[in-house]
Amino acid sequence: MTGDLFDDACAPTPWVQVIGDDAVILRHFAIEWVGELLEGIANIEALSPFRRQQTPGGFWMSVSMSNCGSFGWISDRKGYRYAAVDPVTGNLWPAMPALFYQVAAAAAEQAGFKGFMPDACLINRYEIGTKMSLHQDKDEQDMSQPIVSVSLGLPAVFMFGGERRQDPVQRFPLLQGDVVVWGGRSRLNFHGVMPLKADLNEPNAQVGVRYNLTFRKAC
Ligand code: MD6
Ligand code: FE
Repeated sequence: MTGDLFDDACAPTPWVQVIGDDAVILRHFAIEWVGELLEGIANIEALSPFRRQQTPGGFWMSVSMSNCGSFGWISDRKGYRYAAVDPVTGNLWPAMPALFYQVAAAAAEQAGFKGFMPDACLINRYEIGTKMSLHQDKDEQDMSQPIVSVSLGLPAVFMFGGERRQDPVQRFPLLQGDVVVWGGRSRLNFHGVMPLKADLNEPNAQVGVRYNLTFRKAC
């Protein structure tokens, strides 16, 4: 990451949208680094391919996942957890590229979480029609640390609820380059992603899928 964060006169202006207590969408925050982030994903995929995972209840998630960093989030009939070894390859997860780490730390700081040092990056790949059901992120050890989530490729509709599953849910579009940062009072809020729509007029349709990077301090 060289130069000023936003030194490209043609880049859209970043702005902050508050979506809850200690939860924001940093609009366009990562737009400058989309190409490099996508390259990073391709390199990671070559070492730890995307795969669908089974839930402890025996369902198959529709979203395909990989990871980079010291730990990866995995799910199977035995439960949800973080693991240093990719169960598909038997190797450690690919290293987290420096740019990934820098973008995540800078976004966290912008959102008021200084000193965020992610050790895990879960990479979700959404094909058209796939979704992420409402869930809480609660497999991390230190709930004082936020989660930073970077959207790439096709747009999606993000669902953001409250601490209880039955709490009302708000919906927000997430576009390529948007970064969600949340922690503090919202850290355990339910959230998910609506089924991904095909939109051939969408400028990012060339990517054909949506990727989401979620950075965590897992251990
Ligand atoms: C997604 N995101 O945007 C799924 N979790 O594809 C998440 O599950 C998520 O965006 C915690 C914090 C931010 C997120
Ligand atoms: Fe989540």
